[in-house]
Amino acid sequence: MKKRKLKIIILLLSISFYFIIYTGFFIRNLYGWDRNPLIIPAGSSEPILNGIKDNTEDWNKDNYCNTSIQVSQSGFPDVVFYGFTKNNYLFIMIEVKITNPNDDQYVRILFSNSSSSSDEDFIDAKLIQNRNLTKPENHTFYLEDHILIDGTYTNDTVINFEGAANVSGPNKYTYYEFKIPFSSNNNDTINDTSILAGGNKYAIKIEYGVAPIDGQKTQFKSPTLIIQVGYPPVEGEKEIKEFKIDIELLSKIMFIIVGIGLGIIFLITVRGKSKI
Ligand SMILES: [Ca+2]
Ligand SMILES: [Ca+2]
Repeated sequence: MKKRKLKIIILLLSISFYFIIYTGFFIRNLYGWDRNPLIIPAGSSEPILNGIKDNTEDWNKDNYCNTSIQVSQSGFPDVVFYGFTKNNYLFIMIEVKITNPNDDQYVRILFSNSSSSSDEDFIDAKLIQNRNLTKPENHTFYLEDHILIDGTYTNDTVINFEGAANVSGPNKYTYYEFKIPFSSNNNDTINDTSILAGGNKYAIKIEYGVAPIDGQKTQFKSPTLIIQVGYPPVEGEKEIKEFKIDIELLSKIMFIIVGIGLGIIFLITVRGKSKI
């Protein structure tokens, strides 16, 4: 009988551990964008590049042009990606949901020239770097346009985009606004982005980090987001690929399952001892 109970305990312990490991693995794999691919529609007007998500701007009008990272992991903050096109430009806004941002934080968007998400295909990168972000009187930022050469991002000879960043809104989040021109296919160091409209798909990644002038740099990359650019909005597409999962609820369910398993083990052990 003792052997049988021991087997049951081992079995239940195994099931509990399996659930713990499986839950961790499952939740890790859920780390991603809640809409992917994301259709980037045509907007109605150009936004003002000032790091403010103004109520009149298309960031607010088209609720189908954004997607967000659901959970923070490994230092990457919760962010929302917004995008639309207007006048042969791709407009992107990154909302970084940190209420106490770092003075020297930055956001960089990495662009692949296709939907390929291999590291070597993200040949273009556009960066907005903050300085004194939380000090309005001294706040500055600067732009850098990068190209990937032999695995290293180096500065382009010309900055081929416009942008701005600031802390704004009731939550004091940081907003990064990018204005990126569509271009023809070329891979030189002046204009290495080949983003075209017409329903083309591109892989991008958002990089967030802190880069003090003198100090250690930290950087975190988002999972790949596939954007489909200049796709005409069609009625009903707002629901496309929308997939929200309640991580908290899932964690609670798994916690309860593991708890029940351990409870049964405890009962078997106590009952076993009481019979001795
Ligand atoms: Ca704005
Ligand atoms: Ca570039």
